[in-house]
Amino acid sequence: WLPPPKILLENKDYTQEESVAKIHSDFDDGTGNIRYSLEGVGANQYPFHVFVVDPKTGLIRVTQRLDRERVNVTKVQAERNIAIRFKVGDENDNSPVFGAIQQGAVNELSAAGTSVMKITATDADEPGHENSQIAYSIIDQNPAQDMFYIESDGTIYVKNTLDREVQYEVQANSVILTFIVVQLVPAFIY
Ligand SMILES: [Ca+2]
Ligand SMILES: [Ca+2]
Ligand SMILES: [Ca+2]
Repeated sequence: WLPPPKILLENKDYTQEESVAKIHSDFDDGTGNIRYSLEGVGANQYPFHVFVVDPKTGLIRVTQRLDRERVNVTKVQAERNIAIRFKVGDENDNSPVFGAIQQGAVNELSAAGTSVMKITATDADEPGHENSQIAYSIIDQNPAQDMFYIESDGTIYVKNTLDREVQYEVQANSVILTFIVVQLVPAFIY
């Protein structure tokens, strides 16, 4: 049986707090006979010394603001049988970023529904959480004919079969699309 992890929020300043948790050995007789030290991610593993313990009292402090994208869950262990788990609660502090965007191409007179290309973006916040959910939309098409649409997975399709006359004037393959990825929940910018 493991006790539930203690939740700490990322970006919150706990550094001024005397402790965020305390470990205690049953063999501690209060005379300093037990020396506490920590092992685990964020303690003696990278990133180092985010969690530190007072060797005599067992009080655990954090030395910096936590970043969930660096330390998500950690189990810091003082002795073989004493472990405290911390889970860092997510904040929406990452914006979506595009992967490499390749040039899309579509044949002349392609039917509506023909897929042109797929764009992908990622968001470093907690997977499966709304903080990392993204939605794609086309905010501008140049030339301005309503020729393409984008699905929620980032795939772009032909919306209206391209007119041959338009084709003469404008190369379909050089249509410039401007994309935007929006976050569905408000973001914190630090
Ligand atoms: Ca973060
Ligand atoms: Ca985000
Ligand atoms: Ca985050």
